[in-house]
Amino acid sequence: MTSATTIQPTPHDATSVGSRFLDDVLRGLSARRKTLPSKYFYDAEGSRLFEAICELPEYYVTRTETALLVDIAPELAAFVADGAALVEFGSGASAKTRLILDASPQIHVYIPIDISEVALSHAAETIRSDYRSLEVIPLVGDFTGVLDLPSAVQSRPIVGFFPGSTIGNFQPAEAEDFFRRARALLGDGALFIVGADLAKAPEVLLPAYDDADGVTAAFNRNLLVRINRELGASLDVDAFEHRAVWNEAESRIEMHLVSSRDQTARIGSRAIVFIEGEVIHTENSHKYRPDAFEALVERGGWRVKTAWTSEAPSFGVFLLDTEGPEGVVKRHITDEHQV
Ligand code: AVJ
Repeated sequence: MTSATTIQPTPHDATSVGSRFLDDVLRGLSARRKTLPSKYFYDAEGSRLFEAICELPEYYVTRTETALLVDIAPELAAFVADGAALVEFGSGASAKTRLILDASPQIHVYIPIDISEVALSHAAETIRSDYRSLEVIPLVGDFTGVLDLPSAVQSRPIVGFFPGSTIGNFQPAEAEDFFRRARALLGDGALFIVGADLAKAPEVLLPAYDDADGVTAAFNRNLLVRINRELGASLDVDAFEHRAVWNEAESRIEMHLVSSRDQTARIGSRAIVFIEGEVIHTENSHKYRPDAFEALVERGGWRVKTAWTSEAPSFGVFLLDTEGPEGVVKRHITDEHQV
């Protein structure tokens, strides 16, 4: 219990974080079309399951991007100025970060940004011990909310790094907003290396999100396991089926959990009713056409300087810079519907 003298909960207060999760879950499950935010997949078990997904034969995304980065790392390195700072969005310390650092020893500072303090300090420690002359400055925070880089790097050349097609989890309007905020954070003259999965045949996409071993199904259902554990809810996890859907109009894979019967679950003080066949929409994973991706980054204030595309299954790595028209000039307002 909070003592009477502790008036303001900090953002790291377990109660405020927990009630934020509860608020988000109740808001999503109260909507006419039920949704849950995909950012909550990544508890310890969800992160473990995601690592397992990356090893699956059907999930081409990680292996394809990694192979492409191996091929192009020397070309990317040619654009990176001496003494540069690499700013990574997401926890990093992955094989992909190392590919960039190994090819570009002129990078002198590494700034991983992550919402999870635990993941971040682990990432920072492993990179520090393997790259002794690299200065590592972790930043805890929601990477869409970080406003300033540490003053120590403000005079350095800045290179952003956002691999993994994590951008694809955002709705188009959110992705545009992300690019505009990243533009403000990284500043004029920055480069930005972004990995984005490309549109391809549903015959390739669907198995990647509905694998034969059921690992992705377990990853999807783990969100319900987490809600039960952390929020004391009573969802019957086994009464929800995993489903992956290709939404051609929105050019995205959607993950759903489908209620296999009429049921009622208690979450917090609420009773949530599901009818048989009712859907919880848990994730979007946008798959871009290269011209559509270029238009998106331009609305966010960036320009595609160079784009590399892998052999099939196609994946894109885009090198962005801040030359060219301001994003606001090309911006158009779309009437997006939240899922
Ligand atoms: C980590 C968001 C890139 O969308 O492919 C994998 C997450 N979801 N299998 C993706 C995910 C289902 C993944 N990202």
